[in-house]
Amino acid sequence: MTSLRVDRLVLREIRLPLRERFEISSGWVEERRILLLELHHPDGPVAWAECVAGERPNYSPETIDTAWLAIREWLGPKVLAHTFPGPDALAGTLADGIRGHPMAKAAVEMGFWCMAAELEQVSLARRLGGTLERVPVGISLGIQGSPGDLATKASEAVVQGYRKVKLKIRPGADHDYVAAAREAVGPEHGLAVDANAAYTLADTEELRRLDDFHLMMIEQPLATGDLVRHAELQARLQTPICLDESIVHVASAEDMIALGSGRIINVKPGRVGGLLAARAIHGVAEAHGMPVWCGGMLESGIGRAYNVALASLRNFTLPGDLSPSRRYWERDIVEPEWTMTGDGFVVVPFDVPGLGVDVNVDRIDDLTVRTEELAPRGSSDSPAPSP
Ligand code: OSB
Ligand code: MG
Repeated sequence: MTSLRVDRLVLREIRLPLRERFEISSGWVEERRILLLELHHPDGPVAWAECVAGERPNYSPETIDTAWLAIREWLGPKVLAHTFPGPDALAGTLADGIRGHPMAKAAVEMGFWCMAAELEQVSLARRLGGTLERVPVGISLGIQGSPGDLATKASEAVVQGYRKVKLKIRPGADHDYVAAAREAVGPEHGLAVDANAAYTLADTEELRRLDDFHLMMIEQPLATGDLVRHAELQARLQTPICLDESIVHVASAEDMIALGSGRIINVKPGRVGGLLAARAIHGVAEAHGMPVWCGGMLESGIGRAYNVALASLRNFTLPGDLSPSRRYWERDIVEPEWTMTGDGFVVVPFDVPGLGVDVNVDRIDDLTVRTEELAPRGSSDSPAPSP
């Protein structure tokens, strides 16, 4: 077997306009600035990966620019021209002496998983141990101008087949919006809300009023570090709490379970430093009978491929934020684009090696606004930015 090794790492920034503005409690985005990584094996194979960090630090402290710096200065040099026994060895190497920067680490680590799958000519989903052939899909709707606008979007989503409709909320744009959406989707349809950490325990009564709408979950109502406070809140709510931002590694998932800080986990590989940790969190949750689902970060089709592969693990039973390419982009950067069946599933491409989709390099070239190539230290001068 060819050894797992990368001798050239190319960072690229592309700009991809969203078809519609996406607003959450802490900010909004109209055009994604996306960091892509190209990992080159000495024998020719290339793996593509995506860093999910946003342009501004409103979801977590990382941004595309901090990730670029971390990969160029610390993470790239640690892995380049180094032979790994397998992709599960990457996370430990990247953690050694480098704190934080989980999204930057995840991009590198995930690229090695894809490279391993390519070298072994198996799909990433199979390489990870996935078994689900199709995964249920939910839509995440940004905060809209009015409850009526949200109701329209929510009913459209139901017609399209989405199995869960998630609404972004914030103080002042919650109860009336949720009421309008519940009315629009009907009493039985899966409905959820995501506050992106916009509330405090002082809002408990306001949040308790949402119990009337029989939501599948309320995602991340309180701040990232608030595991104890989430436990207090969960004890006072009927609606299950799902944690997103708070779950940053396996230990926070264990702590959440021990404390009763919630009943569901949103797993995002970028948030936890990569696929190894994401899979381990999935396993901890499964051992405690807790369902998980795969979250999204408005990824391009490359990042989405990793999420779909992860979501094929057997405890990903709840609908994931795995919307088809058309929901986000006029045109994606992979072929075929990601699609959803009429009954709301994404089909896992088990029979295609690697990502399961082809990367459209010509289109990426057209969209690229910045490139930097990292070669092993010593083999050339310091990394040289291209024009
Ligand atoms: O909290 O899940 C979130 C997008 C950006 C930042 C945070 C979140 C989201 C989403 C989008 O909800 C989900 C998607 O990719 O469709
Ligand atoms: Mg969330």
